[in-house]
Amino acid sequence: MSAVFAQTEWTTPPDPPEFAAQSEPVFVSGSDIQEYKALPEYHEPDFVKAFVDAGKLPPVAERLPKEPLVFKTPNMPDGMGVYGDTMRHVIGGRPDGWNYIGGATQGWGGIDIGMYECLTRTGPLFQVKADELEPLPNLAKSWEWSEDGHELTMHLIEGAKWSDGEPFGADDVMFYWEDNVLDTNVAPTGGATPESFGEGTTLEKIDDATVKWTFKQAKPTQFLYAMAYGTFCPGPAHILKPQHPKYSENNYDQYKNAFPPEFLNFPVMGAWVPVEYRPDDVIVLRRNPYYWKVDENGNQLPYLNEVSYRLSTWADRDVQTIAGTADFSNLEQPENFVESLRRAAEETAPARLQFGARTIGYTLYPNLSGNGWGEPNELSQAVRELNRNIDFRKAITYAIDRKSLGESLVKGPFTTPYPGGLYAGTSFYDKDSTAFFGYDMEKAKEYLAKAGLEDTDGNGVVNFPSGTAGGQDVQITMLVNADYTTDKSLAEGVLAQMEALGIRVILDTVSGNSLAEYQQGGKYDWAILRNGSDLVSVVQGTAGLAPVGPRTAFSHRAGTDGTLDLMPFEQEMVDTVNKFIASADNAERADLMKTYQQIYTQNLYAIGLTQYPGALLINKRFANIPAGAPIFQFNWAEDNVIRERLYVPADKQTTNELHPNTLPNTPGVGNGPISN
Ligand code: BQZ
Repeated sequence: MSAVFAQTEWTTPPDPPEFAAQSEPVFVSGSDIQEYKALPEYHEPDFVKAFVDAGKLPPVAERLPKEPLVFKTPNMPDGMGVYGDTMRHVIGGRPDGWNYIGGATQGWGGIDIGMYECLTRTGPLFQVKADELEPLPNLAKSWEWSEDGHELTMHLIEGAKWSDGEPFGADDVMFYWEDNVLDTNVAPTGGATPESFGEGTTLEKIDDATVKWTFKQAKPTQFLYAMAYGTFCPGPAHILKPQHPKYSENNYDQYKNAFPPEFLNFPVMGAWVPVEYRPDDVIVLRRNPYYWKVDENGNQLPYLNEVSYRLSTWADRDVQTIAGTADFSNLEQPENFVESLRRAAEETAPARLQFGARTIGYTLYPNLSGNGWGEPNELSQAVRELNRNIDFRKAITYAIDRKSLGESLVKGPFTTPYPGGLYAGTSFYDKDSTAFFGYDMEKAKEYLAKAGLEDTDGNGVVNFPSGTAGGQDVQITMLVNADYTTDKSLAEGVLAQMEALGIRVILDTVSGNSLAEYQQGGKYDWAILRNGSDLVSVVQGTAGLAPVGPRTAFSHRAGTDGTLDLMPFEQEMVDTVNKFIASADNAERADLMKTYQQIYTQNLYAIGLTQYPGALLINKRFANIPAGAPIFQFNWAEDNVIRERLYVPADKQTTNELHPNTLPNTPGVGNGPISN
């Protein structure tokens, strides 16, 4: 790969303005956080004990697995907690069902994270020492590699139950793998594809509590991250399998939508179970009486009896948390930064605000498929060809004034120009490997001409050459998430800057649940996206870093013939990412990511816009919030803070529970919670 500085086209990125994270994690070993062991005795909230005494529930010891997961007290910032109270969330999403592995979404904002547990866990890894970084055990409580490293035997928690009392085991894991991941008619919500776990990988059941992976690569520890949230969180086979097209008359859409939001008490392995849903109003979840985690005194978790989700907007989440009518927010939209900081600084402020590192970033993704992904019409196909032309991508990037885009969101030391690729300030980032094309409209117009585009009809918008799309104006449809002010502000900014260049951009502003279909279906020429964890952590969502499979990368998926028409630099990115996945050598992995960054940013695989920090907003009555918890790194804060061990000291508890002293009922449409 050519040296970075021989040329004059790019420089290294400008250094981000000083912005110290407001609290640093206390770095520990993974084994300092939790372990699995049987305890001499177990306890539960008094109101749950009353259900047992009334014969409506088996004793707590029978509801727990042989060896529950035990959270270690020294890692709990405020020690062991007490039962009671609720956490009130506000979200901008809307649920379309509970069948997460079948492709339904629950509205985001931590609903799925609180309901579905996965084989491993990575959210809390922000506090784990870098040289000891490895996913935490979760539903898989331990594992061992074969001598040659091609086989990984995983031991599941034994004797655990779903929230309806049915046994959890290898059959749930195998149903997810065989009939949801390997069955490409299903698009699991977490985005898992067979390639997420390596080409040719197999998984088999050994016994009810043991499964065995077989990999082509030797000891690909990387895949342990893909076994965490969102890509390996098995669903309740006992209730889902009968609805799957392989075992019923249903088609795949009927399977995805087999459990609408009105179907309550859907069985989960998570800490809370949905017991009430009022459209466009609220979702309420009550504690799972079979939850398989405890503290060192054997108190069954969670400490919080309830979590609720007000169905509103993402911006309202910040406003309500700052006002104290909600309890939790990821302050991720810069438009709300200044007001939130001002209010949170007041003595009487109900919520505390804690900024983290710059892990929120936005990118403009040109759709790079030239062979039919998203069934483009003639104009869109012509735009795809342009997107695949480096001169055109250079014209676009030179015309983007990232500094003014950032400042249009919020003034001050928050945003920094983001060239694309891995984020400044993250562990695999290397400044000298990062090409930055600074704003230069003159150069932009030069490259536009070099791409063969001229304004032949003099209306201020360049035209395709005659013979291409009828020589019409270059008009680009840009997909934008309607649920976030930030996404829309950035889109408006890009539209104006492209107009100055002579490119007409049409915004296609789409809301949450249908947005995913447009994104995954390739139904866009360009898309503005808030990036996932892959570009922050590299180890989480690694398969998304390049089109290593037909459905892994965001902006280039297989065309109508099922193949990927990769450009040479994309093939180099794929090879580099696959080498990274197969390597267990830290120095080699760091070098591979330098190469990845060079290829990505020099070839403008996608066009970065802005990067900024987010802040955790939490009501001050909650205890056990880990220091330095980022709103986003390996996962969102709803996972990072380990909500199942958050608690409210007795003297601060409120009467905000919507269904006090109730537990989940039997699964079914309209079945509200039950009281004793
Ligand atoms: C956090 C997160 C928890 C999804 C979602 C939402 C979906 C995307 C993304 C974030 C929301 C909140 O993000 O913005 O702060 O609570 O839920 O899951 O944007 O539309 O598909 O990837 O995580």
